[in-house]
Amino acid sequence: MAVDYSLYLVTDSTRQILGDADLVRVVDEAIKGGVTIVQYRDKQNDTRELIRVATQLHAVTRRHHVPLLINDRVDVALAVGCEGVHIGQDDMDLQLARKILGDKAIIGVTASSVDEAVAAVEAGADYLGLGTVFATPTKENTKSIIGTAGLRSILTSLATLSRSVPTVCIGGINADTIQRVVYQGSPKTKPLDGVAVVSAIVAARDPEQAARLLRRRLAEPPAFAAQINLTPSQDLGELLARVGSIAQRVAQQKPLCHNMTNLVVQNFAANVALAIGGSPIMSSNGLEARDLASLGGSLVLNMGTVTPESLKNYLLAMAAYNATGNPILFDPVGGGATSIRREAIATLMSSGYFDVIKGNTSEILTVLGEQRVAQRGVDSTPNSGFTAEDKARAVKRLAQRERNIVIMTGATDYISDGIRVFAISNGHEYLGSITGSGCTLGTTIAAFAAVERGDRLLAALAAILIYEIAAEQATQRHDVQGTGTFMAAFLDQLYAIRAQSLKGDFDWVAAAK
Ligand code: 3NM
Ligand code: MG
Repeated sequence: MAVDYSLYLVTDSTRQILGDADLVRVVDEAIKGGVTIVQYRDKQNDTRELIRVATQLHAVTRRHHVPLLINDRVDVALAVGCEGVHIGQDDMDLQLARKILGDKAIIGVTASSVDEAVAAVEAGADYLGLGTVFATPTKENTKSIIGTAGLRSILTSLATLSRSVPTVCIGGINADTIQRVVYQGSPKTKPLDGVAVVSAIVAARDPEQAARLLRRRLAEPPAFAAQINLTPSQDLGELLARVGSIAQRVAQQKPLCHNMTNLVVQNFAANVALAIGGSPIMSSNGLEARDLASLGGSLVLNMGTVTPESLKNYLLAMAAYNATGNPILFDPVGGGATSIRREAIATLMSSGYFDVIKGNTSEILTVLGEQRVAQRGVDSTPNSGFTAEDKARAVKRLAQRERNIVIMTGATDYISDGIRVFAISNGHEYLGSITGSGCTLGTTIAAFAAVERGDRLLAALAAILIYEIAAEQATQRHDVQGTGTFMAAFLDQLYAIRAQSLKGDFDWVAAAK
């Protein structure tokens, strides 16, 4: 009989999670809410008590025609005659468990790496539990936190095996994370068969409602993915023909440009936002983000100096924007420079979804986890020995891994959505000699992403072009003698392009390189 792994409940009998509730009742209600398989996991009680509770649980699960598995304890599974066991890497080995329980038993194995997963499939596991996806207080001594990127990489490897084994993921999955985990962690070639939760159901005041909510979320894409056009145009000419109208929509719709950015750049970013037609608000207070996130605009999260306080604000804002689906652009400023920044990037990347990530070569490589040379400062130091192909490959890989848009800026900018990759060679060296040109490019891209939700790569392409073509036009002016006059002329040209675009005059697009 085929087993339904879609909503997999793992129990916990500790006071911290179960509280005063009765476990048997929690399981009964959870199944009514939509749980499809149950694992009894109890690391504390004596064997007699385990068998007593497991027997009661089995009566409940049988009534609902849902399988019951026992964590680790093959003897308990045998004693109560339930459907199988779940074994970790340090538990009894699979062959021995199989010998004791027989061919009909369901035997699942925990895996946290490609090697462990492949070995378990080859040894004959009936399903795999992959994790720990996110750090969770429910299980503090986990071997490794794999994130959605690790999950995706294990599943991608499993897709190449001749035997296909169902998988669930575990660790920090709850109503807030479930959709993102499935969206980012589950590749098309080997999608997850389910998600496993402990506290999201066991610690809930109403386990039935909690299970129902998880089921509902599981059936829908996350808010940020709901509007994405899954078959966007591959044709550059066709895309360029739409660039002007996106600039026009920014000017017409005046999207909210919420920027959490460093003090040096705030003023310039607000001016750039105004010049392109956006409506800027420079708020670093995460508590305001819920209200701002509901206004239909977008957020720039420009990392700047990371303090425990600013990190808290970023996390609040990220959650707020992810919940509404309005886009967030992440600028991992100076990402490779210090360990504090590298850790902040890891925390942010595991806590939510960024629709767009924009950085220079070192920053993008840091986010990708491939930065070998420490970055010296926040300036755009060229990463020597890195070819155009390397850059194109890096943006594509990161975008594929995160299922978002990635932009690597430089003399040539590389952008990708994980499928398409474009290189843009517009701009001028003055942009590298004024403060905040990278940051305010982020402001521009985020504003464009707010009005073009279907093809976010096209939004980014349009934003980079308007920005860099305005810079080129500014340097051609006779009154521009250097970077100071350039800054003013640059704002003028952004404003001029916006005025033209409002009239439907998109001639500037022809300067795209
Ligand atoms: N096993 P929650 S993580 C039981 O990684 C368990 O193998 C894990 O709890 C693993 O859903 C975990 O409350 C706890 O985050 C998951
Ligand atoms: Mg175990």
